[in-house]
Amino acid sequence: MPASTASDSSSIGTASPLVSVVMGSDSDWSVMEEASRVLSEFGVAHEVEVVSAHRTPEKMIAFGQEAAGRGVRVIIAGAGGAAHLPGMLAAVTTLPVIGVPVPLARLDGLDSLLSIVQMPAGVPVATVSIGGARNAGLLAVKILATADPALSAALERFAADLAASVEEKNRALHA
Ligand code: RP5
Repeated sequence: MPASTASDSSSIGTASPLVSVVMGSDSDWSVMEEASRVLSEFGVAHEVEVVSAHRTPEKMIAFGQEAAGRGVRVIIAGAGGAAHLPGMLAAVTTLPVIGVPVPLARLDGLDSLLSIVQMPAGVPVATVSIGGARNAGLLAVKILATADPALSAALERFAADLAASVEEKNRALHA
């Protein structure tokens, strides 16, 4: 994780994060750092924090309840195994929550995926693929971009670059 401890938020960009990247354990960081990386690529101020639904339940509830008031606009939550963190955060905040299933050594993340995606009606979590932290970060950028023309323009350039990279691979394939 960035220069932080498991209990102290690490802010990346400014002191007023728009996105919270949280995870159930510091062992999730190798997956979740992709979310932080893409947010940095788009210049989105964000914070990184370990918040466990099971080991620090009171902190988890307070974190979810207070996030909107601190100016956070989107929460990205990753967890593995019995991955209750995204859903529990979604239960205590009006902010959009994006869930990242973290694959563990056993069951390859299918357990995490099902724990996150099978939410009851009324409490949605936008679930990305197993290990899909980069897409979670991109989805957060897209949500923010609905009210930020500069971010929207950056996403247009990103999509154009993506298309160009595919065509570049085609040219190499056909050379
Ligand atoms: C989950 O338990 C965490 O999100 C992590 O994926 C998993 C294992 O945590 P550690 O035992 O590695 O701390 O709550």
